[in-house]
Amino acid sequence: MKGQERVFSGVQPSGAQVHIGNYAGALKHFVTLAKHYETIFCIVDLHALTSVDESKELNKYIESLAAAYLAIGLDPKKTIIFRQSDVPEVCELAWYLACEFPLGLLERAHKVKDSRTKNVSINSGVMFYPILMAADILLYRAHKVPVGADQKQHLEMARDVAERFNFRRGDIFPVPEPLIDENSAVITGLDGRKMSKSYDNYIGLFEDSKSVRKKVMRIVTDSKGVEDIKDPDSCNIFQLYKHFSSTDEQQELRQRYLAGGMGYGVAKEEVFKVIEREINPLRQVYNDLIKRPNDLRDVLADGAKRARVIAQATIADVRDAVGVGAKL
Ligand code: AQP
Repeated sequence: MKGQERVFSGVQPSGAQVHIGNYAGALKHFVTLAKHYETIFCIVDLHALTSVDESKELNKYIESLAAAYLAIGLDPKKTIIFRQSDVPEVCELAWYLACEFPLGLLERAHKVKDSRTKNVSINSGVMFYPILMAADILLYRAHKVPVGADQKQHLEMARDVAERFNFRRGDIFPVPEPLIDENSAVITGLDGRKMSKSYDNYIGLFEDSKSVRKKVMRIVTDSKGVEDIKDPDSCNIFQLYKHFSSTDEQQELRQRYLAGGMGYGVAKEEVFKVIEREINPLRQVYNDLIKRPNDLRDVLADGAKRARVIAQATIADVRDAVGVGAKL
């Protein structure tokens, strides 16, 4: 273990299943981190309420995400895996943090801008999203937070609010460091925009192999012909390939891009092969787990119990620091 450093991250149960963007940008790194740090991974159902309306759907999405955490190889005996709403202290902390946080910063948050481009009506929860995210991280006094490149700005906000709070109220929180794979950009979806559960542009992590292939073949590219030399570095197909292949494999495909004579269809077949090689074994585990909702619920209940012990200790310190809840 790297000292007693703690890693925390969360994923929203905001779709029927996580997608390969969530996996390559975040989830896959969770497994490596669990070997070296104390790890806590959360299913952030309160965040998902900003976009999911149906309670039955939300419950299904939560089960699917719990199964995904286990299928990728997280061991619930070592890693705390839990549902955010099972530890209500997070809402209390979010309020204290909100009282430290300038409104102007929230208006510039990427989630708000993102929602505006999605052309959906924005509820106040969307604006409050970075505060709740900061509360998650700080409640567990996390030192490191692995996220995809799209979450960089929210992480900076969490650092900012931790520093403000510590400065005014005493040294309560470690200032969390982002763990972002700087070599990998945000993964784009079938239509070239960010791959996202709320756009219909994603490849589900555990979709069956036929459907994954069909979707990979649909990914939009530029209009270069077969004979044209192509630029791997600006190509979304090649970016995707990088997440699922070895350096040698990447070099080989890079040469084929630069030599000309290879159409995007061939590059897509290569992408499909490497995705399938990595995901197929996980898909089988997932398909088995999803049939056992009671086992999934047991894992989450046990995780919540362990998470709450940490949360209650933090919240007691925070109440003291801000001056609420003391015996009068
Ligand atoms: N396209 C992406 N490329 C790289 N990383 C990504 N992540 C999400 N999309 C990409 C990373 O996955 C983790 C979990 O994300 P999340 O579900 O908590 O929130 P999100 O970023 O808002 O994901 P979606 O799919 O776009 O959800 P919706 O549509 O509900 O808003 C995060 O670490 C994120 O960086």
